[in-house]
Amino acid sequence: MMKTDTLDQIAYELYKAERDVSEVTKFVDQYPELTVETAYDIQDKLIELKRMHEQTTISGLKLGLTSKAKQQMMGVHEPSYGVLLANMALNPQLPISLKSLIHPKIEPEIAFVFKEDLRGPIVTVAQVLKATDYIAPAMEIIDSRYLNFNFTLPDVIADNSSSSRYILGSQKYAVNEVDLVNMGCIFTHNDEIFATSTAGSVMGHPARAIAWMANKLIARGQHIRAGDIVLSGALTGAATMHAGDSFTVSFDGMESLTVEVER
Ligand code: OOG
Ligand code: MG
Repeated sequence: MMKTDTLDQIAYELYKAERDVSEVTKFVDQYPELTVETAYDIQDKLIELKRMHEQTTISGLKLGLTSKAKQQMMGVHEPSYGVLLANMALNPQLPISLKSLIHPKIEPEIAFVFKEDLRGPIVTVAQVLKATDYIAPAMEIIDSRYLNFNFTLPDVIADNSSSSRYILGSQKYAVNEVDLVNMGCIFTHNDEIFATSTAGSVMGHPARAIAWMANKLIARGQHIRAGDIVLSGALTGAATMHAGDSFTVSFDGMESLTVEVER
């Protein structure tokens, strides 16, 4: 058992690392007893700190490490989740500033926006699809607060699953308008293909990843709410961002989404 004070202190160090655009070393080195459950307690504390100091609200949730591509890239072989805050949303029409970010990477995601709460007792894929208002192409900017993006599963969970910013396409699609298993995804960096994938790379079906998270949340007395934006987890590996870069994600049957980085 770790002391509450220690959990508060870890949450504060992660909050400060983001605020001061500086890195920390992973906590599992110092606290080998850090479990996944305790890491979610730290994440809750971190979100409370961010809500209070940044005067923002929760806009949804994100999954992480839901595809083989991402699991292999990060050396962590189980999914995680984190919270999205309203001040993380970026407008795709405006160039992205990297000024307040440590070592940002960007990755293609599918966003699900909910029209109903998803309470248990057990959430199924069918319930996820029924509760979804619409889906949209999305990108996530991840910016681990850990030195060199080096972490274990509890570390990354405590750090809100590396969440930093997110960008949603403006077109909305019904879940049955696209094939959420076979839909192809092309992720380009400066007009060259960076990676390709299919929607099913996310746990066979992205709604399965969301059902997995919904059940984890219920076990913690939380749930997906009507209005929440939920990111599926990246379909491909993440691309490092540099000044002047442009990134596009194109899904079969959906409008493509492009973002530009400030020069
Ligand atoms: C962890 C977050 C992973 C995703 O979509 O897989 C993630 C990381 O890679 O830093 O957001
Ligand atoms: Mg992601």
